[in-house]
Amino acid sequence: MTTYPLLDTINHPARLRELERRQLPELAEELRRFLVESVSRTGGHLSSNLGTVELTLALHYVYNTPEDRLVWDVGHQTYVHKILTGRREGMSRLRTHGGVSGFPKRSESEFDTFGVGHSSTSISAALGMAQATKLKGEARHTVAIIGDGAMSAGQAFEALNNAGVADANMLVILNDNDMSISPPVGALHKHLARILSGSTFNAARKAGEKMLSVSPSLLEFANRVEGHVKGLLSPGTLFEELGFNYIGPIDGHDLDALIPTLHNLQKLQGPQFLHVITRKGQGYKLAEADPVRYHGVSKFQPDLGLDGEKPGDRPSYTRIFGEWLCDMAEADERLVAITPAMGEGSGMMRFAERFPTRYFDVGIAEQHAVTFAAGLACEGLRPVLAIYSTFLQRGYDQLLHDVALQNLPVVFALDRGGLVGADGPTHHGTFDLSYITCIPNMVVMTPADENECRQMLTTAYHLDGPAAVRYPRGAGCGITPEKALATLPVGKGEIRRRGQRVALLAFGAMLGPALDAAEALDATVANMRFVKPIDRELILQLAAEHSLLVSVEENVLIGGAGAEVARVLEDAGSTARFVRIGLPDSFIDHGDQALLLAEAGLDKNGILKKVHSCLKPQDKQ
Ligand SMILES: Cc1ncc(C[n+]2csc(CCOP(=O)(O)OP(=O)(O)O)c2C)c(N)n1
Repeated sequence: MTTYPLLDTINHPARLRELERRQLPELAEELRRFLVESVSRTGGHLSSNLGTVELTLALHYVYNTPEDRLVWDVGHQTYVHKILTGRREGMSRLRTHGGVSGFPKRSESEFDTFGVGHSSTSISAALGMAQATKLKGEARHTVAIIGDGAMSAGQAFEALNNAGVADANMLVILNDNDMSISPPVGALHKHLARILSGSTFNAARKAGEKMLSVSPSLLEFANRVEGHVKGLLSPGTLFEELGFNYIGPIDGHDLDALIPTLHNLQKLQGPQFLHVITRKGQGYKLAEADPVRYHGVSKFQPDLGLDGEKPGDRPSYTRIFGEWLCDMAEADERLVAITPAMGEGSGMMRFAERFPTRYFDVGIAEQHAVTFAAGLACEGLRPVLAIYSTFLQRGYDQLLHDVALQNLPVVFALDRGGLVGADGPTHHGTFDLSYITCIPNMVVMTPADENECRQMLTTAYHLDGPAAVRYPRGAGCGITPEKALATLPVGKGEIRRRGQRVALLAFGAMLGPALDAAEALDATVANMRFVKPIDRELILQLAAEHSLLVSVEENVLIGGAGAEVARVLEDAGSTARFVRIGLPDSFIDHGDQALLLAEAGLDKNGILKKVHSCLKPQDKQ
C-alpha cells in the first residue's frame, strides 16, 4: 500500500483540479509528510515550504496554471509547487547536479513563470506580465506571492507604487508568517503586527470567516468586504493607500478560507492585495519550535531532527568572521556591524548578543544597507557590512556612488564568494572580483586560509577608505587563526613555493589546489592575497624568472583577478607567456561545490591539465 495514495495520483495541477474540495485536507497532509521525508534526505529549505502547503494547493486548485501565472518571491518556498507540477520524483535529486533546482527556473518547467532566488522581484515581474497580457488583449490571471520578509525590500515597494496606479489586473498575496530567516525587523513588520494584534482583527476574522465560507456572489462579496473587513480594520491600510484593494487577513492554513477567497478575487478587476497568515514550519513540531534553524537544513532524521555542529568540524569562514567581529568590536568601540537580514548566515549572532546597540539588521534591503553604512562612516564610526557576494549585486550603485566615490571607510565582509554549490546560479558569488575591482578607491582581498581572513579583515578595518574581503562558503583549511589582530602589508603577495618554469598565481581559496598541482609540476606558487592593489612587483619578478605564468581564481575570467595580472604585464610591456584559469562566461548550475569546482577546472587536475596544454617543448627540460 502506498503512503501517499492521493498524492500518487497527481502529476499535473489539472488532475488536482478534478479532486473534490473535501479531499484537499488529506492531500495537504500527504504533501506535508512527503516534504519532511524528502527534504530530510536531500537537505534544502524546510520551514517556509511547510508553511505554504495549503496556500500552494489552493492556488493551483483555483487558478488555471500554467495559463494563469503564479510568480513566487525568492522561490525557496516552491517545493509543493514543484511536487504538484510533475516534479515529485525529481525531488529526490533536489539541488544536486543535474537534478531539480531549489528555486523556480523557467527552463525547468512551464509552471515556473519567473526565475528567482534573490528576493522581492515578484511584484515587479507579475506587474510586467499583467501589463503584457493587457497589451496583447489576452485574459489570464497573474498572482505574485511574497513573504513579509521579502516585502521589506525597496523593490517590492517600487513595484507596489507602480502597480497601484497601473490599473493592472493582478493579485499580490502577502504570505505573512511573521518571520524572515530571522525574526523580522522594521516598521512594516510593526504595521503588520499591529493589524494582527488589534481586537479589530479578531472580530474581522470571525466576520470574514462567516462571509467567505458562504461564497457570496461577486457584488455581494465586494460589498461585504467593503462593509465588514475594511471597516473593521484600519480603513486606510498602507496597501490601500498605495492603490490596492486590501483583503484579509485570512488564515493561510484554512482551505475553507483560502479557496472561496481566491475564487472571489478572480472576479475582481484592478490591483488586489490578499493578506494571508501562515506559520513557518507548520505541521512539523521541531520546525515550528525553531523555524530559524529549520529555514535551510542539511540532511537529517525526521524523528530526531537536526544535529548540532559536530565537534571536530572545521570552522567555516563565516565563523572566523563572526569571531573577528567580536574581537575587533572589543578593541574599538567605533565598530558597528550591519546585516541585510542575514545575521545567522553571516555568523553575527554572538556579536548581536554581546553588542546589541552596535548591531543593525536592516531587513532584506541591500541597497539601503550599503548607503546606511556610508552614513555611519560619515559620522566617524567604522561600519562593517557583512553581506553575501551575490546579494551585494543588489547594492552596486550604492557601493560605487555612496561609498567608493566618497572614499568612505566601510568594510565589506563578502561571504559566499565563489561557487556556493546547491543554491546554484542565483547565489554563486562569482562576479564580485570583476564588479568591485573596476571601482576606484576599492581595496579587494581574497584570503587563502582562516588566519589570513582574520588578518585581511583587520587590514581592511584600519584603512581610510573602502575595502572588501571576499571569502568562500564553507570551511577553510583547518588553520586556527592567531588571536592577535594583525594587519598585512597592502598590495603585497607572497611566494609560497619555489619551483621552476611555471609560476602559479593563486587568488584566495585557489591557493590549496595550486599548491597541490605545483608539487606535480615543480612550479612556483604565489599567494597573491590582493586583487587590488595587485602586487605589480611580484608579478613582474615572476614573469622574469619563469617561462609561463598562470593565474588561478574562483571568479569569472572577464574582469577578474587574472585580468588585473594581464593589465600589469601589458602596462609593463612584458612578453611573458600568461594564461588564466577561472570561470567561463556562462552561468553555472547548482550542484556539489567540489564537483562544480572540478568541472570548471579549478582543482589540482584542472590546473595540471591547463598547464600541460600550455607548456611548450622548450619549457620542458
Ligand atoms: C536579495 C536577497 N537578500 C537576501 C536573501 C536571503 N533570503 C532568502 S529567504 C529570506 C527570508 C525571506 O523571508 P520571507 O519573504 O518572509 O519568506 P519566509 O521564508 O518567511 O517564507 C532571505 C533573507 C535573498 N534570497 N535575496
